[in-house]
Amino acid sequence: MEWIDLRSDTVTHPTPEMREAMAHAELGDDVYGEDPTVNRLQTMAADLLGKEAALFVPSGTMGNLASILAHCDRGDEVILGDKSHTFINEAGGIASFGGVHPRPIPNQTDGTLDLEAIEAAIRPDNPHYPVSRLLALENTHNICGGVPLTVEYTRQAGELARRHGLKTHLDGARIFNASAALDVPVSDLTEPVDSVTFCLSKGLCAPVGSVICGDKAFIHKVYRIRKALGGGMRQVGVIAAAGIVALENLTSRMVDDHKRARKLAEELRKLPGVTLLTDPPRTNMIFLRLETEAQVDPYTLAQALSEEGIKIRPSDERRMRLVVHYWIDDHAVEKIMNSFQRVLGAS
Ligand code: TLP
Repeated sequence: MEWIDLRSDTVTHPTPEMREAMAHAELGDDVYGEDPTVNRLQTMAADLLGKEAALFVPSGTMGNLASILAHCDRGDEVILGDKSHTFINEAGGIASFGGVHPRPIPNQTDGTLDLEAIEAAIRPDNPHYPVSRLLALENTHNICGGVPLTVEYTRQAGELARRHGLKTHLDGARIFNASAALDVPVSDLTEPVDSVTFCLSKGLCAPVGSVICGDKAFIHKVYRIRKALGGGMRQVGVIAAAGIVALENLTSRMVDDHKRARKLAEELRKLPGVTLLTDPPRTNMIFLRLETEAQVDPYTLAQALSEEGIKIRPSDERRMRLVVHYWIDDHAVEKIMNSFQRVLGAS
């Protein structure tokens, strides 16, 4: 059976063009900085995001961890959202590996952190407190509904941090979705921050990999940290080659995923007991709740859909997230709709 997998955009497989590029990639030892394919990817990424330099890392999680460790010493504090991926979904790595103290403040429904709340969380110089060193943002914001943070907001937050002597790191795992949704160049969204991590292996379809971008001194520091974390990957041009195809050809197609997510959401909204939590979806993620009048809970729904070749992952006993990506075409959208209608008793 060919699965339709809505659990995440992390499930995307490389495109045929990527497989071709991977098979013929020119290679070298990247720990010596000698892999021409990796070097090309890093130069492309830095140029695209408007930063001096870039570093290829195995995952978004390592990208955020290495960046935060580069900005902060042990005992320093990072201000971040209480629904951020780094705070919730990165196994507490910044604390366990870096001794970095997380200072979560509430994410607002639009994924932002209230500017006054950021300012209030910045510690005065007092030996009782950790030193506030870093502000961390996320764009698009995953748990808040895949919502994009605007250029204006990012500028304001970055300026506020700078005024208080803090650096800003952006978890831009899906920054190309944000750029497409807001119709702004990706570099406008990254200009206000000191460092940014973006993922090649989500909507951009590469099988593995993320890239950290920042100034040369920062990337030099991150290079050593990546080695310490075991992220030096040798002849890794075989996967960087897919990243090059992604940056050359796939960034502009995020709008297709967003359109399909909206189309799917429009139909799902009509089903009995379905409430969309971000309505309409802003990017490629649909968050929905099954109310008590729905005939099934998300776990039963997931089981029934899997029998029809569709994978979903419930978030809890009421809610779920559906993620549209490269391998969900118009035909799949139709099939998903029909299956939802059948299981939820609408037809
Ligand atoms: N997110 C995954 C899960 O870990 C939840 C997903 O399915 O959405 N930042 C953000 C905003 C992310 O959503 C993710 C992955 C990461 C970082 C981590 O990327 P990887 O999986 O490459 O470590």
